[in-house]
Amino acid sequence: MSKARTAGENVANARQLALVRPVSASIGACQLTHLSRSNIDLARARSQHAAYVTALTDLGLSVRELKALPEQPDAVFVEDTALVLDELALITRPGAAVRREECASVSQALAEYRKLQTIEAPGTLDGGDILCADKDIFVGLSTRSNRAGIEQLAHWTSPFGYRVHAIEVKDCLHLKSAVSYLGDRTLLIDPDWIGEAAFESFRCLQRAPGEPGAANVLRVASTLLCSQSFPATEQRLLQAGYRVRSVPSDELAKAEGALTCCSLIINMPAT
Ligand code: CIR
Repeated sequence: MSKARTAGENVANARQLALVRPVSASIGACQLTHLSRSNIDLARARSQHAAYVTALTDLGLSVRELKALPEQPDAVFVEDTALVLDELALITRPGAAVRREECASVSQALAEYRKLQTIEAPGTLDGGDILCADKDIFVGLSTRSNRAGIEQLAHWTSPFGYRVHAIEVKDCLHLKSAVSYLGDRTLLIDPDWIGEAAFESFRCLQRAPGEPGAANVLRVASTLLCSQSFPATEQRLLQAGYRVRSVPSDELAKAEGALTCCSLIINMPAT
């Protein structure tokens, strides 16, 4: 259930741009790692994606839609193709080789906003494994992201003062399947998928019991975008004092996609 927002609450956020991409007709042939394949209702997936885009807009973001890639089943999950920082954008080399074709159009779009660097072979890196918390960048060592990719990420970001920490991810697809940054040195974590030990200087909130996947939330300005599939975690966040907006996402979740995966957010310079 969406929590109503009053107009103007996210005015301070008006200078952020979200890159998104339409859901491909071929999404049923998506990559799957921890889930079994189930039928994805394309119309429903598209309507959930539209609700996501509406939420981003309502929360004050500008949205730019990248061209559709109908032959690329996972193209809607743009997060995996790049890391966008204020100082540069890093085009990734997704761990699933079939997803690498998604990067060209993202690279072309991001070149309008940032100086670009690129992860090169043998490095692999998925954006879903990259958790930015101020100057700390936690990166999942997963089935998709390897040490060479993480070393390249550190090479390009450390000159700007970022500290890169590799964290092993075993039981879920990406690091951000298991943990999200809520701002103010606070993380939302999935205790079944990741330990708190790696985040010692952070306060950790846990997702509610029985809601695996609920730790992936997207902070937009001062609001957390959450999935309607996880009402108990939503309640926890509300009780902890967060503003929450929730959207339906269960159809996209059948493709192992969550909320952060569907956008790349760019801080735009003030005019
Ligand atoms: C994949 O396995 O690559 C896609 N089916 C799901 C990617 C989800 N991306 C993300 O969590 N950042």
